[in-house]
Amino acid sequence: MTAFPEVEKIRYEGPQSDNPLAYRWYNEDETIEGKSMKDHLRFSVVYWHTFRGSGADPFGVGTMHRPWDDGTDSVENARNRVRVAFEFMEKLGAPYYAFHDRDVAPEGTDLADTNRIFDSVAEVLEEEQQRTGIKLLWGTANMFTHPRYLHGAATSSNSDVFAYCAAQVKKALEITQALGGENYVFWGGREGYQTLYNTDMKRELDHLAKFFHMAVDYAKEIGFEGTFLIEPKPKEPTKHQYDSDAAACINFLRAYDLTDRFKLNIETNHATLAGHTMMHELDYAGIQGMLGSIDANTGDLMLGWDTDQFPTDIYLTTQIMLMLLKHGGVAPGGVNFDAKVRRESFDPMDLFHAHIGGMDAFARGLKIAAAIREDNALGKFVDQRYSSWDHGIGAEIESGKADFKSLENYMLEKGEVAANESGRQELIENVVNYYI
Ligand code: XUL
Ligand code: CO
Repeated sequence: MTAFPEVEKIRYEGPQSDNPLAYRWYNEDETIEGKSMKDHLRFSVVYWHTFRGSGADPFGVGTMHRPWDDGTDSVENARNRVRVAFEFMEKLGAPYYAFHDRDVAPEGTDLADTNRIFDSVAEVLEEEQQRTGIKLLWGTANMFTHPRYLHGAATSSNSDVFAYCAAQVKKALEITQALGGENYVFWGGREGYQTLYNTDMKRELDHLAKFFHMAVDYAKEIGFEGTFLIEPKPKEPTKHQYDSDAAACINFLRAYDLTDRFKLNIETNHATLAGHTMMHELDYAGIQGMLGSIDANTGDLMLGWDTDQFPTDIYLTTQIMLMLLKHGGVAPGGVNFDAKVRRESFDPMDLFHAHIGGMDAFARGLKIAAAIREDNALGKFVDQRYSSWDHGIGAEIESGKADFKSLENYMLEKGEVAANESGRQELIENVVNYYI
């Protein structure tokens, strides 16, 4: 049985190819900066959008045409869907995938039943991983869809919800570990609040930290060594999300002594919702050693919500790859396509076009970023701009030899600062265009 009979394995054919089911840029064995493209990019397919996305929106029902899916919540349907997912990923040549517990397996009548169902589906995940060699980038628990989380998950005002979440993450961690997952993600979908009139923010933040410490302790107990990742996102679904951007997450992790076990999973459309560029979020996390992985997608300039579109903009992927290369690569994280095809793109073939386009856009971004780095084309402007710090008073300040008194003496003698130089932004933007 095949779900995609019209598709052979997608291969690299180069930029001249006119085959829509081929890579023009993603050539997995091509070496760049001493590493294969495959190892640089570590592409991952997300189960929730690609295999569970229905195309429903607040105004209309699902539209996706998925002939292999019988539309029920049966375990058999869930197990069969896993086989289809692996056929897709194998044909695409994606080395990784990621899932929430509830994407791969439906909820049962109670927690014990739900866990049994999850085990039964994980059995097929394991089988298919063995058969194809495709690996689990990360697992996570969905603690935002079910109505029990309406007041939050680990930050709920209802302590039973905290307990339920603990049980849920315990199980998700066990399955992630059994499947060789290289990371484990926490996106705090409901971890935030709508109004302070009914919220004890301090208590909620303390609970969230307690929850993460419990996860750290349990991981230690079972020997799970994958990186824990927090995924920042503002605004959706609560008005004030606690993990609103990289800075807020890092501050939280520092305040509660969690930085040695956690890093961040940075997502493009979340960065832009927070009023940042993806490049900013990546650099901010990277300079603090907290860049763990990325969720690759893009928003829409005209729309102020999380549209989760597949990335096709070469400027964006170039900027992302500049940051990933600068900070030593994304491993053991990956480039995880947290992106969905549009509601109007309901055909199974659209899943291939979407992923091929995203992978090619990243491969091209990687090549452009490497060429820019090879010529030090941006670095030399930055070095020049900060050159006053390399000697004289700048070097004294940086090395800690100066203080307010010595700097006052220096400036009293000099009288006025040396003339500033142009920032050359327009020139530099042109330089980037030479490489695109
Ligand atoms: C939500 C989002 C999630 C996380 C995993 O915006 O990005 O899918 O990636 O929970
Ligand atoms: Co995401």
